Amino acid sequence: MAGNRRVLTIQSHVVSGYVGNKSATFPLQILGFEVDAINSVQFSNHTGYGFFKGQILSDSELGELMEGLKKNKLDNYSHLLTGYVGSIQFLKRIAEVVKYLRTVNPSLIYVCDPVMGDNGKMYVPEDFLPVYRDVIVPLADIVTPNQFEVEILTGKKINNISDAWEAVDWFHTCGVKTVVVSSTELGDEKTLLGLASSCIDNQTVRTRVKIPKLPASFTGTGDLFAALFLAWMHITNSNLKDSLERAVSTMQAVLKKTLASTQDDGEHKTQARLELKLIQSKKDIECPSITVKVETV
Ligand code: ATP
Ligand code: PLP
Ligand code: PXL
Repeated sequence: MAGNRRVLTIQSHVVSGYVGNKSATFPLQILGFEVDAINSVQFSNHTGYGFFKGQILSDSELGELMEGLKKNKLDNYSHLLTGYVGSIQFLKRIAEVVKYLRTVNPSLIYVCDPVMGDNGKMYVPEDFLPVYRDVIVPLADIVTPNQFEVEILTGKKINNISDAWEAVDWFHTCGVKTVVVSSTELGDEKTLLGLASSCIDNQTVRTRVKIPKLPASFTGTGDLFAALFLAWMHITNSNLKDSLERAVSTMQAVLKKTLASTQDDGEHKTQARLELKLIQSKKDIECPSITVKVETV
């Protein structure tokens, strides 16, 4: 039997700060999930600081960890969550992990953030693109790409909302049930427009959300968002509108708390050092007040 809420999350670990698994684990645990974390890297801090030191897990080391779990029958997961991946071999090994975990639990939900770049620039090598497009995305149940990632995966620039929905449909055609583009440039000066679509049992639901823009650039928000969305989709039995509303409202609460903290302690807070105030947001994660409304379209 698959444990009802058991997530394997394969993401970065940072000693100090909150990105990758450090951003995803605490919220998932608070929302009632057993969280098994494989750290794809262990760095002192995120790479936005300019200086960092640490270790990278190789694809064969990932294989060894999976072998240990398998030998002890500890590999029955309800969900797999992956984010930033640093090497193409590691990415290809993740595809093997998804297929293997589905032999243990055929109803495993794979939530994939296909992290490749942002704002028109790739920060992984170009050869990641065909692997995400042709191998990884077709294995996913839920994807959370940003606008740039949608554009490179589909090979088409998004200039307006109908381009965006057409791009989202490309993912459904690949077999992805739920697509969330958590922020696009289709909003205005004050808002980010988020879009989500789910196509489950031939029923399509489309939603959009105007997210109030906060005046800072944060790190680890994509990772936190994906974890929250995974949790709420499970808890609400795949209710897209409610899940997006709770995930986005939680993000607003965490980010507001994060910004407010910089005003408190001034000096060292350059943007690279603006770490999410995750622990301080425990109540907002557990029981979010809905401050941002999602529309069904
Ligand atoms: P990916 O992880 O695929 O790169 P992404 O780049 O779209 O995703 P973010 O831009 O980090 O991810 O956004 C994730 C969520 O974080 C958004 O839906 C929004 O709720 C919140 N968010 C991030 N930055 C801001 C901001 N400056 N103001 C308000 N909300 C923000
Ligand atoms: N740059 C590097 C080197 C990264 O490792 C990551 C990780 O995802 C990012 C940028 C992206 O950060 P974000 O998901 O907050 O856009
Ligand atoms: O997803 C954010 C992230 C993950 N992992 C590492 C990072 C970052 C953002 O900078 O440096 C190692």
